Amino acid sequence: MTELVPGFLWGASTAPHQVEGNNLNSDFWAREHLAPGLELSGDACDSYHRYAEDMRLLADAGLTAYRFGIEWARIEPAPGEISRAELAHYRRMIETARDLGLEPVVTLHHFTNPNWFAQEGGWTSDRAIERFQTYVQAVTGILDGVKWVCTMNEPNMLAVMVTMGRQYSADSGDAKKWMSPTVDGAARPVIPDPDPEVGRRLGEAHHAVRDILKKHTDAAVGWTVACPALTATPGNEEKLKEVRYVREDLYLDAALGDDFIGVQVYSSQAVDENGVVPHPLGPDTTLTGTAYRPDGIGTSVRHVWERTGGVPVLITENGIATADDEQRIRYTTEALGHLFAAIDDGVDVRGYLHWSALDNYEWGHWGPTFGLIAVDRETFERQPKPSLAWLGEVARCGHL
Ligand code: IFM
Repeated sequence: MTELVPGFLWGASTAPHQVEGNNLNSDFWAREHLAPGLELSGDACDSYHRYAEDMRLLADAGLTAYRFGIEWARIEPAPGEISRAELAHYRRMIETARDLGLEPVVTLHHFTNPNWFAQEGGWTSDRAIERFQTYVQAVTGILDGVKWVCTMNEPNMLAVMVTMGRQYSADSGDAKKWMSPTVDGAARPVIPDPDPEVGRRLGEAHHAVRDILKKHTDAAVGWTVACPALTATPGNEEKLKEVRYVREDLYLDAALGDDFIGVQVYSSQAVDENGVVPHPLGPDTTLTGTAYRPDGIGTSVRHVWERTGGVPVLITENGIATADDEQRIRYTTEALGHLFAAIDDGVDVRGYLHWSALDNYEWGHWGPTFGLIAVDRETFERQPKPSLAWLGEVARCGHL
């Protein structure tokens, strides 16, 4: 039987914009209201008010960790103007999680920016890093006792979004063309390459706030990377290296010196002489158009472990967009099998956090449901799915 590290985290993840609701000051909120192709996040799952109920469901099921985010647009609604009430709100979330026996894993940036930051030029403005530092410095005051902090979620996807932002800006007159970065066209043809210049800037931002967090908190600090689990078709190993550098390795290299690396993996894709091969369509294709590939997690953790030279891994997201909860259990069973095999082979994995706790707002769409808990969007009533009880049972036993 696979031996897990003592205190292995078993949990689920969410992100503020996707569950809280009414993230009025953020750039994604503004974008949703400009682009007719995007559905609105609106009240989302109203987790801003119902977080205690969400956490209790996870804890009662047997999980031991909850990854959630702090929303910069709420903490700093205008440059330099820090909301004490919002800091207190997120402190209450941290304390509620701990009171319920859930280890809080706190993300400081999950795709969304304050709208003023975006208007100032966003991540490519000269002031970007200084701005991010001011926000993170303010947040350090509420992180007492927090053991896990993720500075930034999926900087490689964020870099794709920065590129889309340039392309579809209000200035270019194309703001209406914005599509969901994770759904529309993400699978076929393929998500575009992130701009490496933007990626390097995000790496600098990560290092700048890592220093602040290490100085003012006791938390383990890392960032979380979208891991595409790329594999080469015969004869295309060199092409794989080239493509993987731009999409993944640049971000893994920036994790050097971190306490952990968050691995986020859903599927797997081949690389041929032309680059990334679009996901093939099949009966198991997920609601985001990606292939059913629970083995991707094994490919990813092994690659991350090798590339970073042994930075401890925390699975901060893994899951499937499906309306069929049996398929979710099947996928997760297989994924955990691949993860356990990697642990057996010596990869240091500190926990598994499923994406997602709730059916939530998938960046422009409500259709793709990733949740262990369904949410009625009229009444906000939570309906735990069988997969929640199942994962809680795996957590209690520590094996499949
Ligand atoms: O919903 C997203 C999340 O915000 C970041 N990682 C991938 C998830 C599924 O697409």
